[in-house]
Amino acid sequence: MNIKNNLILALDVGSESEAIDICEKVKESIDTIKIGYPLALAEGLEIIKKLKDKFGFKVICDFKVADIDATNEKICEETFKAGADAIICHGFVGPDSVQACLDVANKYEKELFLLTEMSHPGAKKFLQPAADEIAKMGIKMGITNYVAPATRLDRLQDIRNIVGEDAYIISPGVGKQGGDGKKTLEISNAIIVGRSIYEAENPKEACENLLK
Ligand code: 3DU
Repeated sequence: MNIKNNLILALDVGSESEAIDICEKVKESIDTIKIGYPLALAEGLEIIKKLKDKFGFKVICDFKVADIDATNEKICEETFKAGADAIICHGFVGPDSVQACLDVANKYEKELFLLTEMSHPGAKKFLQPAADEIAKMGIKMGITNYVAPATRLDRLQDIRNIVGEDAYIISPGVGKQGGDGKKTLEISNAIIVGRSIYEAENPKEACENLLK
């Protein structure tokens, strides 16, 4: 995926009007947004097409898909039908569940991101011990896109070492969660930033400062 300024906006706001307001303010710096449950549950999946049509953005749906294969397939179908360019799935559910997501992404000629280790402190308890194996599974399955944490650069590097330089890694955790954008981009291909932009008094300036 080609992401302008290697910066993805995590648009976790609660309404279409807030979403449009933020997008208007940052549209010069950003061409890719990540939509998760907050906005999708508030406004429905139609919000994907609305924002794509209005701003020409690429939309990554962060639905952290983590069910059995049959259900994952249905979730991915609905998401790509609604216009998503990519979907994020969890890896801890194992290869059959992930393969179902990959098959649907391939069918729509869209992209799948495999979530390895999350960025919050609680991820150390269950997910971190499994993350290297999740990344190895992804490589074995031919997955080229990964999500790995900006909050633990040593772990981000470990995951980079496993998936290799050709893999595309996007990293949440910059700003509010404590991660440093510049250092993260020495390892990752793009950073995901939410609250530091959309909660800022001046989101446009917040974006520009990040890019500096
Ligand atoms: O902390 P921020 O407000 O910059 O938002 C980070 C976004 O990335 C947010 O949508 C969150 O749900 C998502 N995310 C993580 O923060 C950590 C992960 O491991 C995966 C996704």
